Amino acid sequence: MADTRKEFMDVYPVVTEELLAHLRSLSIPQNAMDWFKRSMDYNVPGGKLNRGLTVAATLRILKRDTPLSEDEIFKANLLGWCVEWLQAFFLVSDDIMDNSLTRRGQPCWYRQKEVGLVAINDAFILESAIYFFLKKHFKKHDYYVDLIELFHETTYQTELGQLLDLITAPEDSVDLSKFSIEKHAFIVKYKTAYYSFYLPVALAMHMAGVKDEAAFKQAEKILLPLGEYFQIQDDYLDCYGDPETIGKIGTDIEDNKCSWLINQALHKATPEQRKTLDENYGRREPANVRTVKNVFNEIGVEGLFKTYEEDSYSRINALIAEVDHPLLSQDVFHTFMKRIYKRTK
Ligand code: GPP
Ligand code: MG
Ligand code: MG
Ligand code: MG
Repeated sequence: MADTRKEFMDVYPVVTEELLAHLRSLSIPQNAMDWFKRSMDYNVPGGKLNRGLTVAATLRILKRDTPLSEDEIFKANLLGWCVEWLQAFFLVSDDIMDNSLTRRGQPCWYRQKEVGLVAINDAFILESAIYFFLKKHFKKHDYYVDLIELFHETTYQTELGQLLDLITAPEDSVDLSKFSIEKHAFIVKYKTAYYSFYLPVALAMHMAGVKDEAAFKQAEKILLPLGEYFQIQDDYLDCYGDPETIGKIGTDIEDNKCSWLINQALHKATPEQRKTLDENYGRREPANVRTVKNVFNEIGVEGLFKTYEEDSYSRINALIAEVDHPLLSQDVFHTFMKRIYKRTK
């Protein structure tokens, strides 16, 4: 395992150098080169890298009968880095939209004094890098267009999820009756599950030469529920996680987010508790946030999450047990589940 992580990490300097060499060929002024490199190093490699590591890990499982060549390992890891670049593009943007303070244990990029809203353009550049890498390394492969389409579609899906996430949480008008568990389900499937779970596996499937649409559909049937479970954990950790461990300070209550926790609380609240939530949710003052958290505690939202977690574990394992496509393997999904079950970060 340590070796595969090292293998993955070793690809980062190689591919960033490719981008920088391209910039040099354009004779871009040195200060722009320096900015570009700083933005990448600040935003791309510092996360858990689970999504990135998944591509090569999945390819290994899918091609279990033949050892991967060095070129295949490099390319799978490069696709993994493309997912990390995509994630960096999303997170830099999301932190501006969510008014967040910290990410991965450091101030959000846009919070850096000299950065500010230049971060929006930096996010666009992070996205463009994906297509630079794909063209450079995959143009000659028969699945090149599939990769491009997959990245474009996944980006679109994530933006649709982000859209609903944002408009369900207007800053200036708190209206908890706009929330529902159905809206929440749409938000998390689109804003998280496609890019975090389906994308890395589908990339590996393309590299493994899978063409049968039914295999992709079967993978999606497991990966979207896994992604929903993962984002519900994220909602839980936003309120109950340790900021030191998760590397970010939660803002969902302040941001009036349609999170899993508030939906559960609304479902169970007495009229009095409902009134307290109406008066305190979506406000920036620490006292309001404390009051909301007290109502969550009265209702026992943490316990509801623990029950949900156990139920999801059994429900998704049952789905995995049904995977029978000859080009897939249940191990792909068990590996994912092992990594996220009861996660604290
Ligand atoms: C995570 O939501 C969702 C994203 C990072 C997708 C953003 C999509 C864009 C098109 C910008 P979140 O706000 O709950 O994540 P976190 O808790 O990490 O801030
Ligand atoms: Mg967000
Ligand atoms: Mg956010
Ligand atoms: Mg969150």
